[in-house]
Amino acid sequence: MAWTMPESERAFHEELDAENINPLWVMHANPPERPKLAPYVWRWERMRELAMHAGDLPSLRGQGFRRALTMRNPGLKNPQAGATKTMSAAVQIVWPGEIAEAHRHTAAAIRFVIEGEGAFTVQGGERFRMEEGDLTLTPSWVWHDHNNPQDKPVIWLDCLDAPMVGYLDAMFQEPYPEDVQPVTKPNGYTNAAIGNGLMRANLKDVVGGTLPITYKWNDAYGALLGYGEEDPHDGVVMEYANPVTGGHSMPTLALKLQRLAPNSHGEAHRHTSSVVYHAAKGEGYSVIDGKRLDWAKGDTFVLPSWAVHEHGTDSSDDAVLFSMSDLPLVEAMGLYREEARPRQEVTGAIG
Ligand code: GTQ
Ligand code: FE2
Repeated sequence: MAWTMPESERAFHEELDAENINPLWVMHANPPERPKLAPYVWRWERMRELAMHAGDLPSLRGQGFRRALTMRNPGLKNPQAGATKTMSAAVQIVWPGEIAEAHRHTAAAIRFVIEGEGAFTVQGGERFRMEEGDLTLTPSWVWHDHNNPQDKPVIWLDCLDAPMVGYLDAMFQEPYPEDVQPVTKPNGYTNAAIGNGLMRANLKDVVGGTLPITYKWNDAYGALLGYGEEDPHDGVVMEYANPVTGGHSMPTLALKLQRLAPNSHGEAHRHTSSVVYHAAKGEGYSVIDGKRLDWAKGDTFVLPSWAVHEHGTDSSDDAVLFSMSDLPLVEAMGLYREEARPRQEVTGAIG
């Protein structure tokens, strides 16, 4: 099928245009250009340097701001873009002695600690103390404030479903009336109420099927070591389970941890979920659409939907990737597809 507009129909087409109507045959003849998500890496060495600078900016001192550096995907050509079309990611530094004021929003968030220990997030009246490698969930609409009473900065990775929530015009946000919310529950209360995911108390205040909980690094990494069965693509991979539903970590985000064995190289595939990866341990590489991306602990990188990819490590030590994807959304829409591919020839590098 090919279509070109005859001069005799021009007046009709101009009428349509003037009335904000796009005829489908014209759109097919001139398909709109969609900005394409780029595979991209934000290196830890540089992000740490920038975060330390941001942590000490005089203009922010004592103001209760979040000192977060948001990663913008350069492929999206939008100054407000997130790391992917559906997810935002940021490196946040909580400076010693500082608080980030309490607020809540409909966007769901997670924090994965990159460096430091002893800062805590108060969520739903409970303190969640965080150490390196720990993951904390901040479900939609739960009050949260951050606090670092230690003498060293704590730096973590934030990830939110904010671009998706914004796209749906469902973003609501409000400040708490005080700087911080009162602590009304003992430390460890919510995690204790889900007894290692095997036993469950009668939970009354579960918001949207997600609890504010912490997954300790030793438990998550230990689970990979304990299970040990290799996926052809992802090494030993497990999802941070939602202990209430048994399903994805959060309604909009799937959070996974994968262990690549020393000197291993996985098979290639592609799928319709986009992923933000964060190197949690060791060093390795990913080949994305034929380009090699070498990564090391602390680096954060983006895998676009439907990009062919394979992971490996040349190290004699294991490597661990933490990842966040929009898989639950894609599945909910019935749009998930996955395809095994042959190993790729490397024709260039990313970053
Ligand atoms: O720490 O509450 O990176 O509300 C973006 C939005 C962090 C937070 C971000 C947020 C937060
Ligand atoms: Fe927040």
